[in-house]
Amino acid sequence: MNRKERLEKLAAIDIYPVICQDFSEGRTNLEVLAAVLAGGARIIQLREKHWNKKDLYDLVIEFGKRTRSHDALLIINDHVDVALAAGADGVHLGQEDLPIGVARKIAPELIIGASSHNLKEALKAEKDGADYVNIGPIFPTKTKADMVRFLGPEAIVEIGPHLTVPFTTMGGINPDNIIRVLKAGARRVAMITGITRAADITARVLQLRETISHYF
Ligand code: TZP
Ligand code: MG
Repeated sequence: MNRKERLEKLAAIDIYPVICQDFSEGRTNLEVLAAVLAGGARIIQLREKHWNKKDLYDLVIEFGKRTRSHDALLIINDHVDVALAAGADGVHLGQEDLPIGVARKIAPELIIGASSHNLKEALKAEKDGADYVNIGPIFPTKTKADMVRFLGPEAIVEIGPHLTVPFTTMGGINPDNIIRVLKAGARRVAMITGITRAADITARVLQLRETISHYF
């Protein structure tokens, strides 16, 4: 897939499950992947920050076979090299990862997503060439250990309208509070534990997508 096709698919995403083994209640990443794909997720992120690159590469190859057969996008957290080498669709970069412009140079056809925590970072990410910008953490979350400050849904109202590229929202979002995020203007909602800790992950994804569909 080229970048244009990938961006068309990106525009149509709703729920954005982010998968990491440590938060999956003993289920493997491939089991969680199968469950979110069965629920109809059109984009998945694999976020394994501490795996060695060989194991990560092998897993991305397996993820890619499954996301492609479901026509879903596969984004890799942090590692542009692994994303490129294993044929993923994109990479998600934080403020301390490779600069967006540098990643774009070596990966012209990949989707590049960027984390932002305020308007300034969001605008800079867009200017630097990000294809989507995440706004977060919206609510308190224990998933990201170094995140002490949360933004509240009002950050979506403040930042969202200034962006031309699609934005995602993340951080402490779950079935109980997703309405607040949608009411603030979000349409693309990323989650780790709101999905990976569910007893029935497929049912959870279906339920979240149904909720989001009322706001499209
Ligand atoms: N970036 C901002 S919040 C967050 C990351 C990686 C963690 C989100 O995890 P959860 O479990 O959906 O709160
Ligand atoms: Mg990162």
